[in-house]
Amino acid sequence: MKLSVILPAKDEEGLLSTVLKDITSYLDVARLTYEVVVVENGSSDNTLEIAKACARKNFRIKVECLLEPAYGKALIRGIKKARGRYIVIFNVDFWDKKFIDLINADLLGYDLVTGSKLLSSSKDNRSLNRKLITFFFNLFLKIFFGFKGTDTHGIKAFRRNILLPIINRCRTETGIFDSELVIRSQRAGLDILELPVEIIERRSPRFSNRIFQTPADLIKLYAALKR
Ligand SMILES: Nc1nc2c(ncn2[C@@H]2O[C@H](COP(=O)(O)OP(=O)(O)O)[C@@H](O)[C@H]2O)c(=O)[nH]1
Ligand SMILES: [Mg+2]
Repeated sequence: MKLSVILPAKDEEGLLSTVLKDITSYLDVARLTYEVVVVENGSSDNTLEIAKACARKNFRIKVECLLEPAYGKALIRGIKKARGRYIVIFNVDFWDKKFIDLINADLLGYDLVTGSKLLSSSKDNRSLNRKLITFFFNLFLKIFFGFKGTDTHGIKAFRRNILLPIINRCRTETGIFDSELVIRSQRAGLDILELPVEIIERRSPRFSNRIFQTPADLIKLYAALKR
């Protein structure tokens, strides 16, 4: 199999079936062998049932379910279950077909390609509050962790065999997992490309207490990267 798309999902009953249809329709046209792995955990709505119903209709859709809500844990489970040579991580409220096109172009030779909201040609249509958090969060990563890119959170495409050993070393399991993965990849000397994305929030964010969660996550990241 060429590509596994990982879709973490928590409380996404409003968008999930439409987004799965959109993504699989595009993948069918892109003519590559693929699977879409929905990893659900901690939902208080019908996300899991909807994911399972979609999987019954399309054998290329697979569903994984974990008991506790944890974004990083969900991604790790999805990546470990995935069978594709390439992995693309999308969000239910945000995906971009250019990352699927990149798979047919062998990721332009890179190991990891990330979507950045902070490049000059990116378009970030989220609220000012969200934009400021993203800006200061990434500034912090640069100053304290030596991060050389502009953004760690969100869409990613990579070669599974190259990233797996790095994922096995990751210690965080929350929303900060994305940052640990990218910083560890950078430190391991992988070839990383950032591409601009245009982000339009299709619903309000789910990490509701983000402003309180972010400092705690940064402490977890510091502890994880010190080892
Ligand atoms: N499996 C799982 N998915 C999650 C969790 N929290 C968020 N997600 C998913 O991760 C993606 C990004 O979440 P979102 O709330 O949009 O956060 P944002 O990236 O800050 O905009 C969406 O597909 C969510 O459904 C979680 O605890 N578990
Ligand atoms: Mg979002």
